[in-house]
Amino acid sequence: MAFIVAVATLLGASVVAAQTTRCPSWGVANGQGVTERDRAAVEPGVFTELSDAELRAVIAYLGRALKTEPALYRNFIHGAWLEVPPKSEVLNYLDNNGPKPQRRARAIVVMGASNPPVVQEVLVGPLPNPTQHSFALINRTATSLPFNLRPHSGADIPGQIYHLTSMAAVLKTFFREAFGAAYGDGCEPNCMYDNYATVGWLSDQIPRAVWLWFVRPLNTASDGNFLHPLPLQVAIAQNGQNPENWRIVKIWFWGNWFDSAEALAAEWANPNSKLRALKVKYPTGSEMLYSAFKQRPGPRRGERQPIGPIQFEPYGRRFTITGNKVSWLGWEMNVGNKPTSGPRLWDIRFKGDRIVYELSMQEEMAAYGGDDIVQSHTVFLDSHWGVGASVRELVHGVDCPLTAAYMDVVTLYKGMAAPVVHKNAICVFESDQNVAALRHYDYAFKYYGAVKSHVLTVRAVSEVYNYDYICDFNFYVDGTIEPRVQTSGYIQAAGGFRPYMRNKFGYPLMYNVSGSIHTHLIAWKVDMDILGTRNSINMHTIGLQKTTIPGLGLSVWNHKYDAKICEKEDETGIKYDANKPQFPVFVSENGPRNLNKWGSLRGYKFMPKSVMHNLIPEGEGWGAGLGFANWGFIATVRKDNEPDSSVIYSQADLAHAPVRLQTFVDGEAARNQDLVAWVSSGLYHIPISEDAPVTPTVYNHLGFMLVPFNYHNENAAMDMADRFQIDDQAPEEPPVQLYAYTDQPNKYQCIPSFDKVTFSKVWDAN
Ligand SMILES: [Cu+2]
Repeated sequence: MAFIVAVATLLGASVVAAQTTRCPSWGVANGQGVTERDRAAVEPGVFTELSDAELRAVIAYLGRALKTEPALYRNFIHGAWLEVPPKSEVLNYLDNNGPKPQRRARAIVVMGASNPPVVQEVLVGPLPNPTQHSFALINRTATSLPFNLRPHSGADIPGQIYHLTSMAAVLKTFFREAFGAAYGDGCEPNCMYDNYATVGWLSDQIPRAVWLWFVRPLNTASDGNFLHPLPLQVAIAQNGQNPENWRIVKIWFWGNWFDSAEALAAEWANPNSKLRALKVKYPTGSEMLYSAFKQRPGPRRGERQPIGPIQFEPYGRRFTITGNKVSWLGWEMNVGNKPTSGPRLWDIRFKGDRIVYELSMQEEMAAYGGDDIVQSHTVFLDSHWGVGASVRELVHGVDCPLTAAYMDVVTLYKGMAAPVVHKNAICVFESDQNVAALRHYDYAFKYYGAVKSHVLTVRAVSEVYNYDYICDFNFYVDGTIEPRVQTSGYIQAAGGFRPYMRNKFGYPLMYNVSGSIHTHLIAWKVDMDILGTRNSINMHTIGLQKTTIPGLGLSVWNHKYDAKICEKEDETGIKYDANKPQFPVFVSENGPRNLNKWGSLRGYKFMPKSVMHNLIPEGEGWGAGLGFANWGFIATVRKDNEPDSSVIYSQADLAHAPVRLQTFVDGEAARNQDLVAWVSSGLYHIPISEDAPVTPTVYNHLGFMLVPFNYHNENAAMDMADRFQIDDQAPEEPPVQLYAYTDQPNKYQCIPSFDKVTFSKVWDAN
């Protein structure tokens, strides 16, 4: 009865009886939006991600060509996605009726059968029936990387389990006495289990290691394993391809370090050991709920009215989706998703003009602090762990409003044998911002004017292990674009809380369990094309000057800005400094349409939203691999061999990262060039008890805005139909829509007809 609730909310229940007609509806495939099957029936555009059938063709082709087999000593495919053709070919096709570029896939192949084993990327084409492949550049010069930089995948897991099982055999008594649990075969009924945190380089002798932590036994009454860590962690050196040659190099138990399972077992066997005073206290009864979404004891707020206001579309949907192309009130964009770094949009146009060629998420970093192995030595690059491969089915009415339409996503990643179809993993919806975009009440001249603010959102939610990234691209009626990420999901908790940590690393959420201080940082690529590809950065630096009115004596500081075109890439970079506010504006210095009616350069301004600074020193140790975090904004000349500011392989060796944004910035002339902006936005997260069960989206926002800046002669929203003017001279105003909901129920009201979108309960396999 959702529609009754909606109508009642807007109108009051008394007029519900007057409703007779349903609101117009729009939809395909019975409201499920664009399914994988619908999409396969449409000729793919240059930006259309690979279909299930195309990915299967790539797997089959590479299976024959490279003799693939899922093992570390064989060649195997880690993942594959659409290789968007070179920009020059795409623009020639889109803008000049040139030939349609060949459709190809890029695949990550772990070449374990090579001598020495390496990691490579191959281009496979033409799709849908590939006949050839070639090894591709991974950065500007390399077509292969050392084996220790391989992405973590299912091929690593048997070796991990082998060593943990060997360790468990030695520590059986310790596990039983310290945790009341066992690990591996015969562990029932109190099985503890392991989670891997990350992989990394430790030394020349240990070029790759994986660190893991243990989780206490859970039963069905207690969801949320991430909040139940035991104070036990392990680092396993992963030297070479044969897991029998790997070894446990460090064990951490509640602040104590051991070089082997035998050393810990021997210490525990000593009846006078100080370790024996360390007692894990498990939650009991309703305390078990702390990591779950289950109902709490006690009254529920809003019990009698458990559903709040709901929006509906009285004239039906105002956006359309064709293939992967979304259109809405003058906006057009192509929606995609890369299994590594996540959602990506292409050829974003407003009122017919291309504004952005590529707007893509590049990296999702989380850098932790603590005094154990996992907290102290983890900087996650979540592209490695598959932000795009972890987009999940969205829940209609919760993740996206009841007016949303959905798109399926298909990914191949983490060494999966077959593509994964993520049903309804991207949603598209329009919403009322419940604030006027423009408004004024004029008491002196007796009028009111306003334009309502509506926004179109393209949303995907990525659940990367414990964390949830809600990735939005918002488009406003005035031409503004807003990429935004909100974070939720479980924090990475630390087992083995000690009181001093309250003042240093994180507060407890439960007995023995605390959160860990960390920095989130998201990096985006923005390939702006303002009135063509040749753009410059007009940097606006805000400052003050002393001004005196002649003859009046008083001297005051007043505001000014210095607008200056940046000559070189380096000048465009912004490292946030509250005492030197700067706003870069993309402009076109040449061309027939580059000035607005008032003679100003038409442009788009970059506006940061979450201003912070990555504290890990640039270029020092792991900082070398975090170049994407060095600037809040920097523009460089676009190059096909500088496609991304980060790469998944950096995870395994940040200090020797194969892609570093700082190397793109080399003093090159940046005026009248095809420019790309590399943007980062972050937040510091000190976990607290309110992070249980999960981190709230309420205040955890990251992002930026791209704002029209003298691009139009006046505000671009003034042509919207839901513009309102009320004054005494114009009785025909405002337009009927303003009162449609309340004044003439029979004529303008309708019963919302929301699509029935069901949740499949087909849980993703990985
Ligand atoms: Cu966080």
